[in-house]
Amino acid sequence: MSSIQQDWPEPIVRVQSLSDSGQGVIPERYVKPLGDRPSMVSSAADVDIPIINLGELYSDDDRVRANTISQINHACRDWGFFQVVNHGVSPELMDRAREAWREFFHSPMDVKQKHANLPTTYEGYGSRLGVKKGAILDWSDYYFLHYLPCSLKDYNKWPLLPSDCREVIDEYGKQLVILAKKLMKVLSVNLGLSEEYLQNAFGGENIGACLRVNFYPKCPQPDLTLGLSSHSDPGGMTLLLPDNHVPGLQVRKDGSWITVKPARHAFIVNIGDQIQVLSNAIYKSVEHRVIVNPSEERVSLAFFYNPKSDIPIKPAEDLVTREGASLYQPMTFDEYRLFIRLRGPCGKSQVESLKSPR
Ligand SMILES: O=C(O)CCC(=O)C(=O)O
Repeated sequence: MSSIQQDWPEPIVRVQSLSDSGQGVIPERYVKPLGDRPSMVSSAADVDIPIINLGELYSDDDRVRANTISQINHACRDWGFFQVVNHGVSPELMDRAREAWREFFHSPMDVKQKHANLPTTYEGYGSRLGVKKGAILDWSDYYFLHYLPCSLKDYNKWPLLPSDCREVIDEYGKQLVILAKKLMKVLSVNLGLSEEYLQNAFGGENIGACLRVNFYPKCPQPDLTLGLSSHSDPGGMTLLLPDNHVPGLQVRKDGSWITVKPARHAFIVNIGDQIQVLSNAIYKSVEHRVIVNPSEERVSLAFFYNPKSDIPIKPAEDLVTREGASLYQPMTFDEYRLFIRLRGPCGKSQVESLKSPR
């Protein structure tokens, strides 16, 4: 695969500026092909991803604990997506983190432009994923930063404003790493592996973690476009803090798009491609996308918990022995994520391309 070019193929247009211009029509660049446009009619209004009370992992009652572990197993197998409540992250910190980022996106354009990003690392303020010239774009801006490993964490690449932003992100990252480690143990045990298996396969203490904050401005023609195109997450596991009052995330389930109804102070957890590979597809990453709307902007924080970038990720030996075949060829996360960085969100095409020849 070719390496990433130094600059964007076309001048960057901030979606927020397009939205603020008050035009009733979106530019052609954002109009999706017919088959990719969101249906404005929700296909299954009463269906939602499972909600799991993580506090019950620590119940004195063995049956309650076992039941919670089993709910996580079913959610991973049947949905690849679930919400967690009582997860141990401070609700005040969650609210403050979201609001700090909302303030950032509402700061003057020259402040934001100081952090304008490039396709080489994607760190900073961005408005497109992928470098294909002439690509159809998504209706969103974002901010991307590295939290771990420490060698990639660079406060100079984090926003300066609002004034508590860096401190808030630091604490937020710390609490999310604790939550992710907790979930990795449960997933390992549910797969029949040792409690530390997934964490060790990710590189032990040397894992990677990064944050993408998505800003979806109001859109005058939401039926023609998407805030974020359908994709599965390339990394290990994602902990998403959705907007507290504007829905938008849709998860693909049996061919239909289900709009997630976020529970108060919940995180939405989803399996990424690397756990699909490590679990030999017992757990699968699931396609999701984001719809936008004409009356409200939306902010979400996606925290990606990833393997160390230079170790080959392959199906766990025990699972291969049990299932009789390894479904995937080994690949490092560095090699793997190049794909999405070049092509932008593309459904599940990359993890499919890793399949071992038969
Ligand atoms: O904004 C959302 O709800 C989802 C964001 C997402 O899928 C992502 O950042 O990868």
